[in-house]
Amino acid sequence: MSHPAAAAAAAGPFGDYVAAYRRNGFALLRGLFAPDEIAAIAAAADQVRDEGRALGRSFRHGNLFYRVAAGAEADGGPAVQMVQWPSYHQPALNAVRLDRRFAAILAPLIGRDLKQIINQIHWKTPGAAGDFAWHQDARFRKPDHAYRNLGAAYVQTGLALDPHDPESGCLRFVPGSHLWGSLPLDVPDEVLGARMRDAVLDGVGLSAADAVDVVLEPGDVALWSPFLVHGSGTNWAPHRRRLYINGYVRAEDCDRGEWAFRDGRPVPFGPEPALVHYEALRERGEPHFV
Ligand SMILES: O=C(O)CCC(=O)C(=O)O
Repeated sequence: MSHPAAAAAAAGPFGDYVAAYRRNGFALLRGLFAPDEIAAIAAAADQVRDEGRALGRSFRHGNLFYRVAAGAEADGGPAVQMVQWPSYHQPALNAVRLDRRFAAILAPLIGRDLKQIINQIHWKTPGAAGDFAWHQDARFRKPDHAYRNLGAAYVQTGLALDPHDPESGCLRFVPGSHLWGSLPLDVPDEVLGARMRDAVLDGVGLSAADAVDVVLEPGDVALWSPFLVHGSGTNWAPHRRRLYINGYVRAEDCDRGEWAFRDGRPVPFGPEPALVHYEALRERGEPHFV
């Protein structure tokens, strides 16, 4: 290992996660957030979920988006499956995305000037449809000219707020699949709510037999490449499975997104939201049901 930052990372508490990331397309960092911090973050996530349930159906205000499935909870109420960009109005969640620990672990991978293109929470209600079909995140980074050098410049992070294991519908990764670049996976338009079909992997020469379960305790963080093939199944555990996802990019390689860190230091939101993936942000940024 030659890069000094990578050497420093290897000497740190997470071992040589940089080499693991490059080799496998992912790395798991244990205990990045402490239990008391996770309790506070989980409470903030629940506040956002309550907002989504009160709305009752999918709703957008600029980049902030609640994806709500009517009647999908066990009690017949609306299931909040995902909220994008809760950080615009939820300070505790905003503090997590700008936490310097993220800057520190990302620096050896993508540098110290970072924008953010993903800020979202996924909830999996026990037994309800919240699966994610096999996919590569790279597929969603459009338009191509705005998202450059995907393999080298982007890292997705997932912070577990609950036990994240096969029973609760954890992520499954296909190690090394990031090295294959963009794959012609037969993926539905919406991966959320669609099951993993292993034949999709066979179709590109991969195999579900090689996939690994991403087992995380609350406070652990997974990092993964935009080309890593991954998906996740149904939550059959008696508890919800909440995952807080923040996706970062080397600033010079992306025209979209909110600034997150400049020279490793947090950058607060500006007065106007930045264009991320909601293309009608400027024309229809006002609150509306979807
Ligand atoms: O929350 C999950 O289980 C899946 C997340 C995922 O696949 C993604 O964000 O790309």
